[in-house]
Amino acid sequence: MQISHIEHVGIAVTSLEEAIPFYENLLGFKYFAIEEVEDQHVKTAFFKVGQTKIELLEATSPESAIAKFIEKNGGRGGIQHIAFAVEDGVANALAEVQEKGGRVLDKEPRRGAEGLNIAFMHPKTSCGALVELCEDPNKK
Ligand code: CMX
Repeated sequence: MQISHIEHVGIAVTSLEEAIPFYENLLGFKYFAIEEVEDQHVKTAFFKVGQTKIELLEATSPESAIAKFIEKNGGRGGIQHIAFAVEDGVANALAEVQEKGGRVLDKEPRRGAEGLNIAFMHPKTSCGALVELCEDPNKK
């Protein structure tokens, strides 16, 4: 597969309302989108840093992966995943990972924030980091 860039870094937060001012006031970022991804039980806020984005993630229900991550992390947020932009489609990238013996959490691409196709690899496959394969927005 061809990975063009880091599409975004996902950061779990306990509250978007509290986290957004930090990024705006201290780092001078301006969020450009807030979106709810219902099937993931998250609300997200995006900031652009060059070609890469920061995705803040707040859980909207206790069954959310973000709620579980924060619970395991002693009630604090933190970096939850890294997303790579794949140039030749998420379905192809997923097939390649599985052919090479990697474990995936999504067998098929699904629709993530910003309407992009995404799929997650299992953190055990990627040395303890949760990796998302993401459609390259420049190729959409
Ligand atoms: N990064 C690295 N490792 C992680 C992790 C993370 N974010 N979350 C969990 N793990 C580890 C756990 O520590 C655990 O390791 P050990 O077995 O060594 O203890 C292992 O993964 C399995 O954890 P688990 O407790 O059995 O499973 P969880 O219920 O915590 O689920 C995971 C973990 C990765 C399967 C789940 O979070 C998932 O399916 N994630 C993909 C979807 C997602 O993260 N959605 C939120 C973002 C949505 C968006 O961007 O729109």
